[in-house]
Amino acid sequence: MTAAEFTYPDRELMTSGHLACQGCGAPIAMRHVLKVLGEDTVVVIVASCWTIICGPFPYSTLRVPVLHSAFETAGAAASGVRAALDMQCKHNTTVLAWAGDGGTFDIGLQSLSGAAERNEDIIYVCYDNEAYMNTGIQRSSATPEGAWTTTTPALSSKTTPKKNMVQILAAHKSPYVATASVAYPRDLMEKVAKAMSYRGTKFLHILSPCPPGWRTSSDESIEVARLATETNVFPLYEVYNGEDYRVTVEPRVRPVKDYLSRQGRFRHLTEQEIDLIQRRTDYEWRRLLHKSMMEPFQA
Ligand SMILES: Cc1ncc(C[n+]2csc(CCOP(=O)(O)OP(=O)(O)O)c2C)c(N)n1
Ligand code: SF4
Repeated sequence: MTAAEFTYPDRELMTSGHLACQGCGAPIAMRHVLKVLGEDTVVVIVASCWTIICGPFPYSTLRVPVLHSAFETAGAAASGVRAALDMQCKHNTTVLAWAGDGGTFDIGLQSLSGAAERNEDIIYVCYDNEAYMNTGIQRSSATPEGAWTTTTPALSSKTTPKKNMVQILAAHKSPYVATASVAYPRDLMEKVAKAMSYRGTKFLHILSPCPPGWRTSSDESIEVARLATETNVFPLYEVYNGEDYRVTVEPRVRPVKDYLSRQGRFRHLTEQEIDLIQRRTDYEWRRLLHKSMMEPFQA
């Protein structure tokens, strides 16, 4: 599908009255994803802020069936739902696995890897707010270098860089893997539409701001998410079959300081630490560009 072929769907499968904090990126991510996927979707949500956002049984903010499951099980539970639907010949029903970064990068990695290795026909979305927000802002392996969390306080903030989940999924040779951001809804929705067009395990990594965790005000979320891409901290790209890398949004390159200085979670950083983050960001961007210029393997 080309960008010109994509049309913005009018339908809304998420109702008002959800239980997220003001300015949360997570409901925005779900709203856009479901707009594209449509009614014939089953959503598997694992323990995270989204367990709360969806609402307590018998209420739900989603107009599609939802299976709430345990923290570490998004890949396994979605595989089970896929198998059950296939037994009923409902091969065209989309199974959407939905988990936070803790549920994906950390505790759910094994079941996600299993699903990806078997190439289960599911779409897996990680909405990434860069910490365990639901239980009080603890660091995850998606927390960026230098960020404050309650388990990485300012005096001993996180020393290791963010784990690269896209590369981990690309190493599984998954048919379609992409990053997306709530600040670029059209790019995000085009990627969901592309994911729908492939059989097998598709993985979307969506940057999703969290005002209490990022120490931002609730009206800044989209602007801050956009800065993550404009500074190359969170580039928007896709990987086909683990080999064919394509950057989808050319950034207006700005210094990482523009992104970091907007968030209280980075307020304690020294100039030296910011310089290290800048150099690492530049290096990762160059690596991504190199990959995007390589010809994919031809069998
Ligand atoms: C096995 C297990 N350990 C811990 C918990 C408690 N718990 C529920 S949600 C959560 C954090 C989820 O973090 P993340 O996946 O990043 O999603 P977010 O809350 O940030 O949306 C934790 C630790 C749990 N439900 N199950
Ligand atoms: S704590 Fe953060 S991620 Fe969770 S609902 Fe509130 S804003 Fe969203």
